[in-house]
Amino acid sequence: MILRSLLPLFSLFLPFVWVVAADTQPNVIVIMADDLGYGDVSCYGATELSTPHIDRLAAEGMRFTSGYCSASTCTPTRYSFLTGTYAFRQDGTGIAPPNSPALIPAGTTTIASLLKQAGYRTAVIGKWHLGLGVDEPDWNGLLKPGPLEIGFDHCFLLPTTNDRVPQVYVQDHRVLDLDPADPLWVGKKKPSEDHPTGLTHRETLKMDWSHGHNSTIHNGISRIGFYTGGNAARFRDEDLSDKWVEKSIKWIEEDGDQPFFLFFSSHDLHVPRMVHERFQGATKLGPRGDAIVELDWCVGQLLDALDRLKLAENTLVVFCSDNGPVLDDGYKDDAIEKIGKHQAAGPFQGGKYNVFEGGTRTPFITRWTGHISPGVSDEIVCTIDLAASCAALAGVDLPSDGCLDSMNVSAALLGKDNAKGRDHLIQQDNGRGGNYGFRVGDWKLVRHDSKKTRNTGLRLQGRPVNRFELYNLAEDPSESRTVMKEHPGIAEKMKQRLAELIENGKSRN
Ligand code: NG6
Ligand code: CA
Repeated sequence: MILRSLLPLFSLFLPFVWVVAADTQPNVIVIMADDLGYGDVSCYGATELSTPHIDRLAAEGMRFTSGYCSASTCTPTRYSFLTGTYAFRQDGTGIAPPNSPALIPAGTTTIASLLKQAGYRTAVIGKWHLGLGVDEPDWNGLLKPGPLEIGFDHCFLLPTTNDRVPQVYVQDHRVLDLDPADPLWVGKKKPSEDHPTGLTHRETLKMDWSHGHNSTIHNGISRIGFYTGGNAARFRDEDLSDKWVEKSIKWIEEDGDQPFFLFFSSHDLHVPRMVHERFQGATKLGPRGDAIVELDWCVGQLLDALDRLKLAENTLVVFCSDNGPVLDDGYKDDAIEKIGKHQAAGPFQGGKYNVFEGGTRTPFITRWTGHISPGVSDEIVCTIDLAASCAALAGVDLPSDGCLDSMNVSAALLGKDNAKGRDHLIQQDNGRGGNYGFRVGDWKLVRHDSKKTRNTGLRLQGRPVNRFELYNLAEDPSESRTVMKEHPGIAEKMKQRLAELIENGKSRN
């Protein structure tokens, strides 16, 4: 009793504000897939392949039909998922290059720092793609700041994305297994005249490139950017998923006392789609389909581990994606040729790189055995909300100057009766100054500030777009007919509200 009354006093002297734990602080695992579309898994309608483990998660939990990531490329979605603030508010949050410095400054409030403050141990295992270091990563020294400076106790990373150099793991602050006698150099320019590249040694490649991706070759695959050295540290693309699973389960097993937060950041199904040999040919869709099966296997391994450790009833598992689907993303891997009847974006228009629904509306599943009654929810929820929602579940308050766009939709995530999700959501494509989607209820406004659209093999992409378009998603989920002319008043109101939300610098109260 005395101790409890003194606690507030003690907390004045602690670097973090202590918060009395909520009744049940669940462990949290966020499994984020890479480039996985709404229609890419069987519980969301895929018929050409099967994803039994992701389907199991959906059958035992809540499957959202309006679950989103905030951007249609990786870096801004990951930025906003971690910080709870829309990436378009911050310069330099578009797709990060190999030598990008850390995009989230040390000390920023994140989902990880909030949960750490609530007493959790925290880790990120898998793809990072949010930069490391001050001006650029010090590949041979301390890679700092990075995840450990924004609330993670531990990280085991693929530093960028695997079509970019270098192919090494970063464990906490250092490149793992780096031999100082063979330093790692990473750069934008060819390091020597005779440096083999995807252009000069194209006939040696085990997976050919289709656009970009023709610089340094590693493991028979040419990449974006150049590197030399660090040979002992280099991994094989085929082994990434096994490694993430191995490291994650080991980390979960480490300590049973504290609750934990694990960000399991898969690289499947990003290019190069070079899955483990045992998954090659698993589907008739080629490497893109095989990568979905590999992702599904990872989910199964994590779920099995939770069962074995008797943690399913203490653990909220969230499954989501970082952006919608793309078929040809720079390698000749038959993604277009073998697509057949498969609808990667489900019923939606567009995919990766644009602000149509296919770009950001993705599979989104929550499971917490004994706490979520299995079902389907049409509430609007987004990866950006996980910071505020998990903070609420863990019993910690958001600071007024952090997580500026993260809504506490925890009741909706847990499928509580009549619980509401968001009433509005801003979608973006790639970093600041791009294009926006704005969903309010069933209305969707599309605002194109930038004329760039890319043709990535999905239907109707690359078509001319108007500066503004308005859709009624209830009647026209595939955004095929703009109704600007029929509803000028609604369009005008939504234009204004979107402009205000961008201008205001925050969208939560
Ligand atoms: C693009 C790359 C693409 C992919 C993407 C990032 C080319 C031609 N295209 O610039 O292959 O790497 O960036 O994807 O280089 S993301 O999912 O990490 O955002
Ligand atoms: Ca991605």
